[in-house]
Amino acid sequence: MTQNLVTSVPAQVRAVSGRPAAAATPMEVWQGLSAAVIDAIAEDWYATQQKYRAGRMEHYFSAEFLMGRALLNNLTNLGLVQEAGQAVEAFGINLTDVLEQEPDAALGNGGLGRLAACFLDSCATLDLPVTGYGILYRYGLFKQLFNDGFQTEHPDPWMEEGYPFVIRHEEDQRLVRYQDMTVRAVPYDMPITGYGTKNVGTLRLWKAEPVEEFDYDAFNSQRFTDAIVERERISDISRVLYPNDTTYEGKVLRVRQQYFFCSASLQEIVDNYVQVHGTDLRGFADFNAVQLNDTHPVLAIPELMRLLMDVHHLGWEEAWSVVTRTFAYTNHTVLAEALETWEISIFERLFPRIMEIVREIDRRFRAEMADRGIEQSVIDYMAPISGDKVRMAWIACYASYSINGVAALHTEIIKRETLKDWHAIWPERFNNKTNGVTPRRWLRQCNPRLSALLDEVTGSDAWVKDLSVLADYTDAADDAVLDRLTRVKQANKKDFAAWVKDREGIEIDPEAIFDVQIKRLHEYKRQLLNAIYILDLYFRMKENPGMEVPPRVFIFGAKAAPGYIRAKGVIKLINAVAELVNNDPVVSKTLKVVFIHNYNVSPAEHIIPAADVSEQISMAGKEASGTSNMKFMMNGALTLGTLDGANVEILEAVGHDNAYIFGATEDELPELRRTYNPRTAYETVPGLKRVLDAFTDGTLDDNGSGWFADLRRSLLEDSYEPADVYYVLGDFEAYRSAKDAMAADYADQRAWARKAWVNITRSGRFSSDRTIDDYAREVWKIEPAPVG
Ligand code: KOT
Repeated sequence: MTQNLVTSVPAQVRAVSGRPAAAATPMEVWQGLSAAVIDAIAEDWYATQQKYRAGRMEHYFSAEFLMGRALLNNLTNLGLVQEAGQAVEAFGINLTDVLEQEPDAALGNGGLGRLAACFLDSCATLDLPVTGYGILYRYGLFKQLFNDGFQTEHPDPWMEEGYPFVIRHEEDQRLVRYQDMTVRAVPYDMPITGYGTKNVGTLRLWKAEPVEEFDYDAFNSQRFTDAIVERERISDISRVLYPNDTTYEGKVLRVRQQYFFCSASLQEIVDNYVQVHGTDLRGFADFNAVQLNDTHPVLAIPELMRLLMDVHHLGWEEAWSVVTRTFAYTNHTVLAEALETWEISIFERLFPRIMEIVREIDRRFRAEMADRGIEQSVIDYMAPISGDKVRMAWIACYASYSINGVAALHTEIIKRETLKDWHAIWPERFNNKTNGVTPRRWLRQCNPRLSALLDEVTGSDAWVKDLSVLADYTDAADDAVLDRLTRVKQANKKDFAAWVKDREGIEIDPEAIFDVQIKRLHEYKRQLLNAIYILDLYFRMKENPGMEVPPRVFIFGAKAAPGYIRAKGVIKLINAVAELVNNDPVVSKTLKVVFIHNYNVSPAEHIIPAADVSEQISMAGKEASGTSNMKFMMNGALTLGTLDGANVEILEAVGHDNAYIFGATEDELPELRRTYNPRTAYETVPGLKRVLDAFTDGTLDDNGSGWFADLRRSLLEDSYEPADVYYVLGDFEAYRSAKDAMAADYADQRAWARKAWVNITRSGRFSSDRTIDDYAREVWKIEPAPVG
């Protein structure tokens, strides 16, 4: 570290603002402090890059990195929080207000993108030679507002005011060629600091720009507007993140994006290999591995074939041998609607050479399978090309040396169902890597009070780098510690109540149970089940005014894909339920419903430390892993959940006494479904009829959209899909019992705190450090490479 922040920040602030430091706005102080952080890490960052490129490296390819804010994360990792506080004091402003200036880098939709961000944090902390590669979207995930309770979407130009945490590297630009255009890919690097290490990793994000600054010929002729339009067409490639989570949309611009960052990244990786190891590319896989974050970067497979054959003159077999030792593929979902397939005609039009290579992969695949004696119908199903479509997941499975799921149950399901034919042929390729989350952002930073308690109980901050040490302290909590834990949660809830009042204008009682469901809005995640419970509770209280109900606040945060009307209907429904409950003079004394608008990484950092109950209620078998379940657990919230995704492993870690598990299991569901009739549930389960009728009898207002009637129909009537595909009414009674019981248990604060403590101290295996250590040793075969 060259300089102290107290001395370096004023100069930086003057440089970015062009004014005396005393005249700077809070935004300019943020800019200046951020620039000072970059200055402080520059030497170590460069040294880390030099060290990594000499040895074996892993490259994490992902269309999404949901980074959130960077400044506090970097200050925490570098141990500079206090110093930064002093540095900004001189400007008469406190650090919290400075930090609030920062926009979220929301270059991702949800779990998949946030996982990539946690992984980079762990790789840096563990000194692992890993680089992330993605796209510098000009617009991140849309900003969500509510208008009459309806979601509206607005652009998120997150870098427009200047963003010091990405650095343009003009000198490393590459050309990406499509049949109809050639594009300049310019990399912007984001430093990834680790906790308590000098190593600084890199996230390299590519921006698309026109090759020529301007086409002067066109400009000087009558084709002025054509020239402008063409430039925009090129910049379009990195303009916007597609807002779909776990659904697929076959948009041409999207496939252009995918090829764009795969090609630019691979060109660079291959060039680096040549510089360091020479021109014999046959050794490429000895020094490079590429992890494909779902199928979005699968075009990297034919693109590496192209580079090896057309540029570096390897034969097909040699190139294929390199490729099949380079790529590893992570599957994140079993939902059929998420499987990417592209029309051959699109590939043909955008990159005929890539299509030619895909055809050859397909031809050889078919021949190889026939040699193995595989049945023709199975070959046709598994082949990379079928009909007029290219199947990205099948290419990934054929070309990858490793195929992994993201939680134990999910991996079993892909082996048994989704990818069963591949598993039958190549069982050794399949492995599980249960997801994890970084304890730096999701505990150390967002929950300073709990962090201080953990430091005290364990005697050091060693848990920040090795969360598994907490397991030794499960039984160490005497009543004094448990009462401290209760007070920590209380204080966090008070802070959160103030935040909610300020942000949403709703008053909530910090003594109430904070029951939270935050995640993308999707039918399989069953926010509707939660809403139905709340409405039912409301009616029970109206019917029986003497009923003992502990005070509760039901908190939601969720964005719906803009084209997913039914999901938007659920948002409108929850807002209508909130309206009903919060405005009832009697019920609102006990219950409140809060829908946090524009849910994102930063709001999550306020919500999670204040949560008592973690809602993880997807239909069993559908949520591949979930990761908010892990963040809640680390922060002492108890899981109310189905046996789905990583909930299964959370239950294993804490035991039945310390989690509330309900509902049909994945292996029971097929049998249950055979005779399931949601109409019967509607008619026989006490309360259900009343709730579902309230959707349409005027109790709740959908402003004439007809959306509530559609939701009711989706649960009760067969149409193009069977009624209640996600078993909402089937699981309702079990959910209600578990949730009622949980609320009653909350009364014994000591016993509740003990359960929370068990959750916190057993959360070690859900640190992304554990996940990344597993990838590094079992898949990537890389070693830590500490600098200095
Ligand atoms: C799929 C296609 C497009 C965009 C996103 C996806 C996607 C997201 N697929 N799975 N996810 C989530 O990934 C998380 C991280 O592994 C999981 O925890 C979560 O269960 C998935 O739904």
